[in-house]
Amino acid sequence: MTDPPDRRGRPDFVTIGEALAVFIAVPPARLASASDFRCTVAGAECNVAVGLARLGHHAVFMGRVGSDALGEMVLRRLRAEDVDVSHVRRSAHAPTGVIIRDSAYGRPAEVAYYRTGSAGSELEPGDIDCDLIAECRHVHISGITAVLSPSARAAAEHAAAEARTSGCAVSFDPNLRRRLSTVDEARDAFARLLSFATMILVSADEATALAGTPDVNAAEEWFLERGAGLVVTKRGTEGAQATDGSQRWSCPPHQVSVVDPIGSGDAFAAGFLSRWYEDRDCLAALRAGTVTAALAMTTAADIDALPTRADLEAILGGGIDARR
Ligand code: KDG
Repeated sequence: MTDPPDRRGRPDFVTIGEALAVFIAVPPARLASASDFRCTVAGAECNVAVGLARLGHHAVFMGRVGSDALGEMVLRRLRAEDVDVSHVRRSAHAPTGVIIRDSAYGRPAEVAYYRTGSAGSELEPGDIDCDLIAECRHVHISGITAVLSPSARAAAEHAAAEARTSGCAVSFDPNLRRRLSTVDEARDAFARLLSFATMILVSADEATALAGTPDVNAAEEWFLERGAGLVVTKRGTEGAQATDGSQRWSCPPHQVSVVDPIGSGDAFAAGFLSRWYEDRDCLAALRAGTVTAALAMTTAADIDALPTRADLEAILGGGIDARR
């Protein structure tokens, strides 16, 4: 058993974004013909917070949910995962955002967003607790927040700027969502966040799309030129790689039977960040990220199979036998 994170000291990580209710078709089915759905919590930044909390960190999620039943559900689930939600605001009238999705591997999963005008998109700079940001070690933000609404983008930029002023690191995962913006709109929306980020966590297809080059190494250079000190690229079935501009690291994928890839990038971020802060060993962090990402793909929901620290250490140490 992993001990619950210590909430008395400074938080390790703050993630900022939209927490949503997700309804996943179970068993997998096209949405128009699905009749049974499982309801749980989703949202890139809140997945990262859950992943970090499972790995034993004090992780704070900052965002907004509605004053509705789904907002209550989201908060209860996050609390049950030991995520600190004491900085989540409840919007008076806007509803908690909803995703209804299929769960599929080997064919495109259908994803329907009901998040226009959601509580999460009402996030604004005044929602950011700057004292908490100044105390924490690391802030994680994704491009989804930057394209949700102008006020959500301003909040993310405010948090990133405050973090850098107080010497705290910032990771940015572009998380391109073509339903929310075009690539050109996203590039514009990300410009300030890219300049604040100390670390980029990006998938190879997003990196090449944003940088406008088919070459992944050239795309990493594009991010380094915008200010980041480390670019970590998720390459799916080819594993992951990273560069700081002078050194390169890479590691193969961890093999599992994939049920559903959605949420694996967030899981990667949690595994990578958790291990990175042990001793800045980039290769070890890549391994932790790829294993955490692989485990997340073994179930339909984004967060169900995220490992505890003991699980992750056992797998990294080569031990995967049942504990009995
Ligand atoms: O990364 C997983 C997310 O895609 C999912 O939880 C929902 O935030 C989400 C989105 O916008 O797709």
